[in-house]
Order: sequence, then C-alpha cells, then structure tokens
Amino acid sequence: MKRLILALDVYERERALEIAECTADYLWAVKVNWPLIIGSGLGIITELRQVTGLPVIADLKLADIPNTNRLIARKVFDAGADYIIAHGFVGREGVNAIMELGETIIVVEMSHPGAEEFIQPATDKLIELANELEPFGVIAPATRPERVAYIRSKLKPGIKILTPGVGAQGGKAGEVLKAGADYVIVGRSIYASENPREAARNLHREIAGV
Ligand code: NUP
Repeated sequence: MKRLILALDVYERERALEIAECTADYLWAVKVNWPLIIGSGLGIITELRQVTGLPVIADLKLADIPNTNRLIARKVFDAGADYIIAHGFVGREGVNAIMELGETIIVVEMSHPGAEEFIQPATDKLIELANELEPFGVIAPATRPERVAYIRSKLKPGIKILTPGVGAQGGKAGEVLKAGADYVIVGRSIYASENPREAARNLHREIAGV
C-alpha cells in the first residue's frame, strides 16, 4: 500500500510535472499548494492528474465564509482536484460548503511550532467537528507523533490521518505512521533533493518496513 504524498511546492509548471512524473511510482497522491497554483495556474491540477494518474490534493486551507469557500471549491474540483484541505475553525458551515462539492480534509493540528499558539488549544473541538462531519481525512503534525496518537485515539475509525512535517520540519515517517497516521506528506526532502526519484523511493521503502 502506498502511503506517501508528495507536497509539490515549486512554482514552475515544467519542473512540477517533471518531479511528479519521476516520483509517481512511489506515491499515493500529489499535493498542490498556493505556490504551484500561483506559479502555474489552476490547470496544473488537470495536467498532474494526466501525467501521474494519481489523485491530486488541493492544499488551499480554505478558511472563508461558506459562500466564498463554495465559490473557490467549485473551480478547484472542476479543475480535477480529488480532495481539498480546509480549516475547520471557521465553523461547520464553511466546511460543509466544501464537503457538499467533493472530498474534504480538515486541519485539526498543524506541524509548525506556531501551531501551539492557537490551533492546538482548539484541536479537541476540531476533532469533534471531524467526527460529526466525517470528512475523508484530517491533517495532523508529523512533527509531534504523540499528538498524532492522541488524535487517532479520539477520531472516528475510517477517517484518515494525513501528516505533513516529515523531513525538512524534523518529523520521521516511520514514527508518525507507528503513531497512527495513514499517510505522510513530504515536500522539500523530495523536490529539493538532488535526485527526487531516489528520495521518494527511499521514503517508500522506509514506509514499507513499518
Ligand atoms: O500543518 C501543516 N503543515 C504543513 O507543512 C499543514 C500543511 N498543509 N503543511 C504543508 O505540507 C505545507 O504547506 C507544505 O506544502 C507541506 C510540507 O512541506 P515540507 O515541509 O515537507 O517541505
């Protein structure tokens, strides 16, 4: 089973397609974020799907009023995105507006140190929201495996846990998967390495051994 998600945070279309194509064998999905969408346009989602044949996750962390979330999500799903990542702190209606249009992933805790300021104190409520809405999955921090274990213990079975923060941010793929994550999200350790294919293959092998 493939459990690696590539965070493709480059600006240039050609570079993005090249990296996605050469790493696709080891990936479950490709994640696009604002840098690539701003750099290459929304059409990159369609192209990535064609080139890799993999699901594409649009990591927009939508956090607006329901109507604006809906307007954005419609265009992004139309472009071929399979999943959209949304913030839950805007309230259930904002998340529902996206979920009505397609598969959604809710951020329950972020991976950077600053997550301890405002998001971590709200994690329990965000888990409750996820348990109520039953999205495809939630985002939890690979940098804090003990928090991933906690989130897994509170989250309804069946809701996937996707964890960014492996590699450049200090998290370890093996540790976070053992703590209960379903997928690891890796960006710089793959796309900024000298040989992205080899970096992805090494992570894939590490994960397979868990
Ligand atoms: O909490 C989060 N942390 C995080 O790093 C939520 C995210 N969506 N991300 C994203 O994952 C981040 O924006 C980037 O696209 C990717 C991690 O990349 P890297 O640190 O592996 O380069």
